Amino acid sequence: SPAAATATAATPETFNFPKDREGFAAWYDNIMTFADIVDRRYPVKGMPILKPYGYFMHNQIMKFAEQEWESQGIQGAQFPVLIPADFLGREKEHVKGFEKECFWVTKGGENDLETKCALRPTSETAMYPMYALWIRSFRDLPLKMYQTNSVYRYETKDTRPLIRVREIPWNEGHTCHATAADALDCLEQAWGSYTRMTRDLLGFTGVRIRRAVWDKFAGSEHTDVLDTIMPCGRVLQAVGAHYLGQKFARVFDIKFLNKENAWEYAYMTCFGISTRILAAALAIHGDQKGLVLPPMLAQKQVVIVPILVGKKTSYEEVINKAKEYRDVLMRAGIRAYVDDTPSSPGEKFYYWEMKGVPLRMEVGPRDVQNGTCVVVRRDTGEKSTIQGADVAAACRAGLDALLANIRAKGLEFHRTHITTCNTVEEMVHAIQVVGGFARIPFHSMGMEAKVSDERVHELCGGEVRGFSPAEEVPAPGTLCIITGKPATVWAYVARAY
Ligand code: PR8
Repeated sequence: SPAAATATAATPETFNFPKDREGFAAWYDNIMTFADIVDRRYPVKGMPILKPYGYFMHNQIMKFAEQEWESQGIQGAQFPVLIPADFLGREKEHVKGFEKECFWVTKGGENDLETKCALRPTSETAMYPMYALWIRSFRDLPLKMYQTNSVYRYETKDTRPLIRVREIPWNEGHTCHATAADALDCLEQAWGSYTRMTRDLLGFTGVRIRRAVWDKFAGSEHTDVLDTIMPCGRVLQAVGAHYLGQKFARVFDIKFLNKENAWEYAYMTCFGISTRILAAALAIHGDQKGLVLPPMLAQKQVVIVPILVGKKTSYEEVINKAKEYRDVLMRAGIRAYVDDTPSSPGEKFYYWEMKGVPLRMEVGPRDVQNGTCVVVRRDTGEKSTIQGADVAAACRAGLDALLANIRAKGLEFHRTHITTCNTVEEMVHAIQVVGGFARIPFHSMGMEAKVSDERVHELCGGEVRGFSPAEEVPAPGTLCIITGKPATVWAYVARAY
């Protein structure tokens, strides 16, 4: 919004936005600016600046992904941002899906380029012509690479920081295998990494959904996503992992001599995450006072506030004690920071609460005398007095307890926003009143069900997001609540970002 775009970081005391269904949009808009995550004033639509506080968090997520990939033999590489139109156009479904979303480069200085190029909207068509040159035999497989970079999509829907941008900071993996089973297994391993990241470290989840045929990634055999329920009740596709089969291999001629000495096309996968992972983590755990950060995302995990009142101990002694605790924490691998700026303790408390710092430590003159300090949890406000010798262990335990608590709340929010519905009325109620997913008996995920998806939209404002292949199908005799035909799947319906 124009107001948000011109807002500057206001005083932290004024951050007071309810994060309920109605309030969420304003909460999100404001926390982006107040917490200094992005600056939207750059004058190109969909290209906000990721400021250091936000960049640190995004980068933590990217680094975790990279570690996971390295441990699975997926290697980092860097491919060009420009993709010749001809490459982009090889796979017909792919180009159909992306050409309207591309930024096109046609000139270098005053000269027309020999070939018009797209800024990569995703890197399949930059990487796969090269894969074709590198793969000759089954010995060259699997070939697995990732990139941490930005892709560019001319999004026409409303843009929103981290959630829908036109320059998308992300991490993408692209793999080639000798068999379909191997490719599918690689996708399962990637899901393992995404689950460790989202559920274990960031404390949120979603439904792993297979998209309907009309909604899959352009050029894939099938698409699995993690659709995460946001506080407003809409869902956000936070992960996309696609089985490409041999479709791209055929058009880019990625083939290998198999063990029987016959040419065969490679079986391929790709998977990716963006700043949406960060958006979901911030949205799900924040509260009326601001952010509540999972420890992994916190640039400052413990902020130490020296309380400089009374005359029992000198200023110097309190500050020195605070710095001593900071050093102990840093040596224990905890990111600690002493806020010795001239603001009042109260101002500092509000400010760091708004910034989502997991633990606050207070050190006052009495603490110096007693050899203690006070530690306060951001998520519960719980205070405990700690012996100086125990600060590292106590803060470690506090960070773990905070993560366990916000994770439990995050998973509970998810669980309570999936409603199984047996009538249209129940579906309308689930979408419009409860929020999240309505799970409905549905007749098909094939092309013939596209009209039923449109009907769902007319009825409740939501859309069919897909189905969960891991789930049992509806009992025999169950009817689709949209068409009255026999139900073959449980469809997940939601309003989406
Ligand atoms: C692929 N190819 O491209 P995907 N702003 C922020 N995040 C976004 C945006 C956007 N405008 N668009 C998509 N994402 C495959 C896999 C290489 C990697 C996020 O897949 O189109 C979404 O979370 O699904 C999406 O699931 C993810 O990027 C990957 O994009």
